Amino acid sequence: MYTPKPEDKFTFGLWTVGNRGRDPFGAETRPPIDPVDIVHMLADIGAWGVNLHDNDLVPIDATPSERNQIVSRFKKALEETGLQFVMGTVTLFFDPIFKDGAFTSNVPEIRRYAIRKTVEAIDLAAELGGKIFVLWGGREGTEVNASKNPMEAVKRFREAVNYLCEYVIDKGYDMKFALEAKPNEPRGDIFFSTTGAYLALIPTLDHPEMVGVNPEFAHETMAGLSFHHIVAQALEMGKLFHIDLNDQKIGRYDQDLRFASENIKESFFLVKVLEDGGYDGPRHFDAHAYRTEDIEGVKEFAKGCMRSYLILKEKVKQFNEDKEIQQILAELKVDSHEPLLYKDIKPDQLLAPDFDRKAWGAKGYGYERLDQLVFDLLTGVR
Ligand code: GLT
Ligand code: MN
Ligand code: MN
Repeated sequence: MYTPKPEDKFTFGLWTVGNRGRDPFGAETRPPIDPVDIVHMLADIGAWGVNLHDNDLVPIDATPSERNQIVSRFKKALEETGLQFVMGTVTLFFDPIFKDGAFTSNVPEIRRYAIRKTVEAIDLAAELGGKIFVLWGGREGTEVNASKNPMEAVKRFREAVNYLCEYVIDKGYDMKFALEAKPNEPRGDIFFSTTGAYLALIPTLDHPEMVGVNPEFAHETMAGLSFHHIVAQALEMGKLFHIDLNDQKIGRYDQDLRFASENIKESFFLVKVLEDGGYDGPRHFDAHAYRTEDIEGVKEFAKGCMRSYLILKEKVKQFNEDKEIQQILAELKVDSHEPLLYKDIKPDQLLAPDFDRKAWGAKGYGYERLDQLVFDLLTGVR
């Protein structure tokens, strides 16, 4: 019942299961894994697809012939296993050249190098059959506020995304961009700190139809926000092109915990938004195993992400079929929408003659009971 199937569209990045447990205070605790072995491992545990950064697969200094050899070996692993290649992205944060930003760097040569590197990563993603390209501007930000003009940063970032859209159109690639926000880490403050900031940027782009968002549970939670609310908004706007699922304690560094390991209730409502809201894109687990784990622990971590998603999906079904809960929701008119158009209803027609403000203010909503029912359901008591 909780066995992943291809239609669940579960994916992992090479950097997620390949994470070696390094942190700012300690070295790697796990050996590197060959990307080809990661492909086999993901296929074995029932994932549908794999994602990568350019440099997860091809080292930054690889020659063209080394690159082609690495890529063809990787393609062979995909063919052998039937694992899909789903999303590509670009590392614009690791190499020292990006220490003060990539698309928003003050140095025009660095901005151009960042775009050139991204173009090559797009070519790689297209060659592997990917249709989604994520842009996470990890180094686009500041510690020293005097060093950047934040309005110019918006202009530079917009120009970069416009350039990349033109490139994709010019090449005839079937590819869309998904912008991923994060409030801080590795910079003191990162531009476009939340998904809402990107949703506001997109309509100002030259090709807004080619650009959506890639919200991450951990990143919105670091900012203290409700993840499922922003996911719902992106989905409603037709802009949820991709999603990074993981978990996080509020206000901490980016923990990238196993999906649903920390916030069961928020994860439940997230799965509900995705499933009931008709999201049909990949479910990417952008998380990693605890630093204490060896390779067996990494597999348990990855299987756990998928299992927890499927358990919560089952709980959503139970919620939607629960007579008592559904009756309460119907009485509350949770899903009903009564259109209100100015042309049909003028302000003096808005209120019924017997409208009673005080009575509405005094009425109890019964949310205590409703929330307890959700708790009972999630803990298996119901
Ligand atoms: C990095 C980051 C993730 C992003 C990846 C895509 S890189 O691991 O922490 O949230 O999704 O660039
Ligand atoms: Mn992410
Ligand atoms: Mn993260």
